[in-house]
Amino acid sequence: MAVDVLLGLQWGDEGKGKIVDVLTRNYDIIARFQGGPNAGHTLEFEGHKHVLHTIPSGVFHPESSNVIGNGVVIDPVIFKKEIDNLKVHNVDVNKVLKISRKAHLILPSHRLLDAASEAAKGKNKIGSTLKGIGPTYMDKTGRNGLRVGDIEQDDFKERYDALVAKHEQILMHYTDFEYDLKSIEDEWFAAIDFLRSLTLIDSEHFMHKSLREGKTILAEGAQGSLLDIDFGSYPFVTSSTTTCAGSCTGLGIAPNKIRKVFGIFKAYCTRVGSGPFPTELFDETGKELRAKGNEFGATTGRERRCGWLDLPALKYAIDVNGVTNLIMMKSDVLSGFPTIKVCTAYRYKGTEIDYLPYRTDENLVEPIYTELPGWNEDITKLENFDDAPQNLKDYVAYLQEELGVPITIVSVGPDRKQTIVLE
Ligand code: 2SA
Ligand code: MG
Repeated sequence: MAVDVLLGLQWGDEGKGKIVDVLTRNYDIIARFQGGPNAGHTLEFEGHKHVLHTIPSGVFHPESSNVIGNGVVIDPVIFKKEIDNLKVHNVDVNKVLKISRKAHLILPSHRLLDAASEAAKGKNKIGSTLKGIGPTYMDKTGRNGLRVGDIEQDDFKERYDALVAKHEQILMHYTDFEYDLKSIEDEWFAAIDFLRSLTLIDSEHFMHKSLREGKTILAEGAQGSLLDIDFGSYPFVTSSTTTCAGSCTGLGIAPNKIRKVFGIFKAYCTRVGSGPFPTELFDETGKELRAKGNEFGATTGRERRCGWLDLPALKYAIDVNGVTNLIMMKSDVLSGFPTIKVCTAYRYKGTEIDYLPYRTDENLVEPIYTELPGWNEDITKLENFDDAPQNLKDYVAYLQEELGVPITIVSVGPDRKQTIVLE
C-alpha cells in the first residue's frame, strides 16, 4: 500500500517522462495529478521518440494502469490526437487508460481567452503555452467549469453554451482580438464524442480501492515546482499545484499514503516562457547548453533559456515537496565544459543570502557561484557509476552534501537504457 510521487524541482522539462517510463515496472498504476496539454513528456526507447501531453508516461507498458486524475485539465482535441498517435504502437487504450470524471475540460473558448489575455499583456506576458490552462483552472476555482463527467449528462450542451456565452462576454473586452469560435467547435464536439467512448471512472474511488488491494501507485507530476501556483515565481507560473501536495488534491489520496518523493532536476537549469531566472546565461555557454541539451519546448518548440544549477532554488523545492530521493538528469550535457558553476547563494539588497527571496528579479538577485572542475569523457555509454569520471563523481557527491538528500539515479542520455541507478 503506497503512493510514490515523482515531480520536477525546477521549471519543468527535467526529464520526468523518461524516469516515469523507467520506473513504471515497479508500479501497478501511474497517475497524472495536475496540468494538461501544456506538459510535454518525452520518452525514448527502441529508437523511437514519443512526446506525451495529457497521457501518463506509463502507457507503453501493457501491464500498467494509467490514470488521468481529477486535478488534470483535458483538451479533448489534443487528447484524441495523442491517443491516435498511440495506435501505431498497439497500445490498447481502453485497457491501460482511465480518466477521472472530475477532471476539467478545456473548451475552445478557454484557448481563445488564454491567447487574448497573453496578447493584452504585451511584454509582461507569462509565456503561456496557449493551451487554455489558466482560463480553465480559473473556471474550476470560480465554480463555472465543465468536467469530464458532464459529457455523460443530458444538459451538457446547454451548460456548454452557457459557459461559452460567459466567455464571449469577456472576449468582447479585448477589442483588438479577432476570433472565429464556430470553426473550432466542430472538431471539439467530435473529440467529446470520442472521449465518451473511453474508460471514464470515479478515479478517487479507484485509487482508494487499489490502495486497499495493496497496489502501488506512482503519481506523475507535470511542469516543475518553481511553476507552482503558490510556490513558483508568481505570476510567471502555471495555474495548478505542481508540488507534492497536488498529488493529494489531484488524485484524492491522503498525505499519509505517500512514501517516497522522487525529485527530478537537471544537472543545470532551463526555463521556457517568461519570468525570473537568476542563473540564466546570455552568453556562449548558455547557447552551448541549449545546443548540446537540445533545449527546445516539447510542446511548443520554443527555445529554452539555459543556466547553471541553482542550489537555493533547488533546496526550496526539496523542502516544499519533502523530497526523499533525488534524480539528476542530463549529466551527459555537461561533458566537455572545463568548469561547472553552481549557484550557492545570492547577493540580494547588498547582503548575501542562501534562500529564495520573495522576489528573484534579475536586477534584485545576483547569483554567487562555486566552481567545480568539469570532465571531458563521453558518459553516454556509462553503465556503472563506479566507472564514471572522477569529476562527475565529485559533482554528485558535492550536490548530495549540499542538498542533504541522496541522489539515487543519474541519467546520461535520453534513452531508457541510459539510466544509472546508484542505490
Ligand atoms: P501555461 O501554458 O499557461 O501553463 O504556461 C504558464 C507557464 O508555465 C510554463 N510551462 C512550462 N514550462 C516548461 N515545460 C512545459 N511544457 C512544455 C515542454 C513547454 C513547451 O515540456 O517543453 O513545449 O514550450 C510547460 N508548460 C507550461 C510556461 O512556459 C509558462 O511560463
Ligand atoms: Mg517537458
